[in-house]
Amino acid sequence: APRVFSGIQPSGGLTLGNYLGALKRFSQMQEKGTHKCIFCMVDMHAITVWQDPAALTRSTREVAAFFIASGIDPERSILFNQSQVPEHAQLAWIFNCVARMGWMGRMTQWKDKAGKNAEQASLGLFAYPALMAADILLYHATHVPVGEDQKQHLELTRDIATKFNHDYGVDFFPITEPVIEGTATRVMSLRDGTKKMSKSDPSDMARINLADDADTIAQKFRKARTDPDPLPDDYESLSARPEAKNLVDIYAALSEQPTDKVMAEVAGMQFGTFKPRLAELAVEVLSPMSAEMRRLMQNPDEIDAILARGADRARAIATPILRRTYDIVGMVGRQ
Ligand code: AQP
Repeated sequence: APRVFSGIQPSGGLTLGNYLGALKRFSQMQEKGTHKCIFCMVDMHAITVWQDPAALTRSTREVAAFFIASGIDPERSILFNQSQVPEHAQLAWIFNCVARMGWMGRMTQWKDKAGKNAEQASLGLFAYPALMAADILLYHATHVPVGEDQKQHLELTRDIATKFNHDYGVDFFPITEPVIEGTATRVMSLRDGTKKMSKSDPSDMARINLADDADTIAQKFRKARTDPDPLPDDYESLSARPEAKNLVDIYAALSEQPTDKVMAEVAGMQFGTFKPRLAELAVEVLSPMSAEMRRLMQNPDEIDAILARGADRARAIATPILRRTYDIVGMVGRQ
């Protein structure tokens, strides 16, 4: 079966953005049953910026628990953490030698995260997209479900595959397709409708964490920035109102309704009425998931065993692909 790969960084608590842009789509992919799904806690990506070791350990288990709580079956899909499969780092080295400095320098995530202080950023942060290309191509994955923000990195993955194939005169790595579909592929900050909702945003009020309790969720939506006008009856006129559009998109995604149906429901409504409805819906969707995550976290050994077994299954696919890559490059191996 064709393979799907996607990863999430265990760099903190997951947000509603990670759920709607990634996790929710992952379980839909698994349920479709058309692809072998491989999902990874990308701990090696996480440490491109400083992570407290104890927090990294905890987040890795917590993200794994959220995968399972959101419907990923670790038997049908493969669930593991990146550092347990050393072939990711090995292939990434080859890709570091294929990718060009200029390509990396153009990545908006690099520019955003390194900011004006690029001299002080880690080399790993700069090389991040080459490791990401390795994550995907190590399994010859053809489809990658991600949020909008990862589109540029996926284009770079295609560039790396194309250049490798061209330089070595082979047709070895597939040209991967991003899967970015539906509403809320880019969930925005609750404080600023032009910035994406992010787990590393310094303001906790800017995001809904999947682990937030009902009161916190209600409070965050109540305090979410909006304009004073009531909601319109057509979706298009929201384009000039980023905060309002974001809340409507979240509502549509959580209720699994097309946006025009949502507009018919909310037309003329004040935010004072809409926000509590949205909060109620979010709690309805998220609270069973966070309860299940907490239940799983009571037994970290069990999570570790699931990850170890996932890593073995991932390696069984990765090892021959890495060996073949080394052969193509001309690296002598043992017979
Ligand atoms: N706001 C978002 N809307 C939709 N999708 C999102 N994703 C992240 N934020 C949003 C998707 O979640 C997946 C995993 O992301 P990640 O944790 O590996 O890295 P990220 O994109 O850098 O996420 P964050 O939350 O912004 O983390 P930090 O702050 O640590 O960088 C990806 O598929 C991503 O598209």
